[in-house]
Amino acid sequence: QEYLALKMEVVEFSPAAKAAIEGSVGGRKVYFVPATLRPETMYGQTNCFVGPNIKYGVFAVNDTDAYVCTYRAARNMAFQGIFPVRGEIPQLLDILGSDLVGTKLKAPLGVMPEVYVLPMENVKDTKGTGVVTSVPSDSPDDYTTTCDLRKKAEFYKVDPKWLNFEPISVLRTEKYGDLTAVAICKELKIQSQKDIKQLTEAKEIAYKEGFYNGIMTIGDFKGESVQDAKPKVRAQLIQMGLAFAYAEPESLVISRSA
Ligand code: ZZB
Repeated sequence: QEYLALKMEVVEFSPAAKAAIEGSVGGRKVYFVPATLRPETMYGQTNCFVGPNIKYGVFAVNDTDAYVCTYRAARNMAFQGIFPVRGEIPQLLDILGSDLVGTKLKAPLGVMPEVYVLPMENVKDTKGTGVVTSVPSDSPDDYTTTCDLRKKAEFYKVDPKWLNFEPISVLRTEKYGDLTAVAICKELKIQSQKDIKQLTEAKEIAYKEGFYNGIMTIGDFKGESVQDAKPKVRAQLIQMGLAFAYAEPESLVISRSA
């Protein structure tokens, strides 16, 4: 599986993350690095998700940069030329997802230039980097989770001001209009992030509709098909230094969940 890892630079750490990280990163810029298959949707990022119970690490890329992701992802990166020494995992520290919530990040290409880190129950520590960038317009999981967090902000320990946004249209399809995920969640009557079965089906539909029938409504490739725009946005992000390729041996993921 070939993902794009987006570089979301930390603007301001949450108080808990600040306490844990201060003094351990040696003045490096710290980036959250969500793995995505949908680079063309990056205009519509509204937040970033971490699993509150997942253990993350901060890893030194070089003297100036560090990445936040799972240890598992860092180990994969160590064999892809992302860290300086092949096979060596340059971990600076450990931190729990719940301590990262409330951190403010830059969102490359985003209509919202800065977004917050929020908790999502369904983040898997066995896939991607364990960090997910959120696009509620086109991802049913993201739309549903942001609705849950708004309804029960206190329970989820989030500040309502971190959720001060609406889904942002990035593409249009004839069947579902400007906000594909919102329309599909309504059609399948999805109530919460606990509706795992319907969410899996919704994700499948949203992927297919967007990819085969989507037309971009924003950005440099506005008016082009999603199929045409996807590799162009991907190349642009890499060329601007805002993302890098991250691959995952698929067989490992399958054997783990089997
Ligand atoms: C932005 C985005 C916008 C995404 C969208 C999807 C959609 P897949 O196909 O199962 O590999 N993701 C990445 N890592 C994780 C994780 N560890 N746990 C949970 N979700 C994760 O799924 C890849 C997609 O799932 C990634 O692409 C990421 O969200 C999320 F409009 O990034 B995506 C219809 C989906 N739309």
